[in-house]
Amino acid sequence: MSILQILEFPDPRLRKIAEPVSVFDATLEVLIEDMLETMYVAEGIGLAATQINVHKRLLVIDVSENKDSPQAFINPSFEIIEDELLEYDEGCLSVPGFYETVSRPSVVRVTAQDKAGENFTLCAEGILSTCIQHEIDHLNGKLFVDYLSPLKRQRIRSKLEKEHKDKASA
Ligand code: QAP
Ligand code: CO
Repeated sequence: MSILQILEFPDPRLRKIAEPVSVFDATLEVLIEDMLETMYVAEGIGLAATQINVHKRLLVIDVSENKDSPQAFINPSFEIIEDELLEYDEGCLSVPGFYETVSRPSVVRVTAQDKAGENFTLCAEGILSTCIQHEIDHLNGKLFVDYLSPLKRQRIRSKLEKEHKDKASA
């Protein structure tokens, strides 16, 4: 297994639209395992392929307390079941060190394929609902900072750009 490099805002590659997965083979399984390992090592609860510069419609999530419930969603989509909004303090492995409140529909029905290409659906609420919507946004080139005011977004961008510059010259 390998740890993959995570792209950080404002990297323009985070804005690419991911393409559907059409081949369900051993390479895909390895990618899923590597994404899960990368997510666990980074202490995240969700990671989309876009974040590791693979522009395919695939994401992994583990919102369990004991980090023992990995889930992979391939070609995921969702419909809103309950449009009451749920506020959550969101972070992102691609926006390290920043957390801001974002409101999203509280309950969604998710349809996706598993690593064997089998369709499944589930109803998600709470943090799973927020996390799936956040990760599907990544596949569409969208980040949680896009929901913030332009001022907040610009502050985060400037701080991260400075960090990247400092790191590059260190
Ligand atoms: C998306 O985000 C999410 O800044 C997943 O320094 C987050 O796993 C959905 C992380 C919150 C719902 C609620 C962020 C780790 C992880 C950081 C993550 C950091 C280290 C973020
Ligand atoms: Co994210």
